[in-house]
Amino acid sequence: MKIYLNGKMVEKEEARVSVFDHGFLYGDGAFEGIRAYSGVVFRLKEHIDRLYETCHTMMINTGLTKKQMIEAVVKTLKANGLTDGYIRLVVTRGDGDLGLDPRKCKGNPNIIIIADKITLYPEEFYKNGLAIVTVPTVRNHIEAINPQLKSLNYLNNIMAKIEANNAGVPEAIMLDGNGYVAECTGDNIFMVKGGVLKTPQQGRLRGITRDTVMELAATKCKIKVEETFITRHEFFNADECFLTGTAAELIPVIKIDGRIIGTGKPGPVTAKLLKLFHDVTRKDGVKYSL
Ligand code: PXG
Repeated sequence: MKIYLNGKMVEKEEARVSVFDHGFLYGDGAFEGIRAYSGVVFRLKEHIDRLYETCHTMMINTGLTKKQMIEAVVKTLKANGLTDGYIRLVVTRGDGDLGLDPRKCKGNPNIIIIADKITLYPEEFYKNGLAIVTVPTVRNHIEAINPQLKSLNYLNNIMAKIEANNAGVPEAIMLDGNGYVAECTGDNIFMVKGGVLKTPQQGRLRGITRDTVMELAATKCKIKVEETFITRHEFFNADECFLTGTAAELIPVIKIDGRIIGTGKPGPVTAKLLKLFHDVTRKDGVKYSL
């Protein structure tokens, strides 16, 4: 396996960064999780835009133009002979000293791109749907660490994931500080009620899959899409519920906190959107060949 490390392609064993890297010491950095389908890096431009927005807010200068970053992703996929796969793009603050002040990181950020095969959720989850729970860990306050930032500091989500693991479920709902549903630990959440598609407007990451699904619903299914504040009560009484994310794509949810959602089986709107999503992943993005 070849890893992109600061402009060079190096073997996995040689891809090393310093223990003084502030990404390691403080989670001070940004990342993206991206997918390639049949030689198309799905919505790569949108992923890079989101990465650069995170870096801008965090005041990290990658030193690369967006175009150069896109080329680096494609180069990594090609170097690994992958037409389908998962890309983890990491930008750290770089090497500093044992103090959290980012001004101590005088060098360049470390830029790392890993391209690998993707591990997917088991097929039965898509067929039968997930049972999930709400966990006690609240999603970060928007003025603490804004959930829009895809930073290396994922402890908020990891704490929620531990609670999901303890409850024996594969994903968990996190509420925002006001008690509204925000998102899951690594997925956005949607509900369908009376033919309207709804998803939380605040306190969540603006997922690339989420954006795509909202567009498909509005343009191809001609259904009304609302970004709004949604309570657990509304989710319990939804006709359908599903999660979206780069890894999961669209995955149906059939039970939340012991309450059956709709018929208790994956619903028709979810199935239709999943099919439309599959079609678009092979078309919408940066094309390349090996
Ligand atoms: N919310 C959170 C908190 C996420 O981390 C999403 C929503 C979905 O966003 P996208 O842009 O993927 O539709 C994410 C994405 C992993 C992994 O390795 C996590 C994500 C994506 C890919 C891989 O756990 N999270």
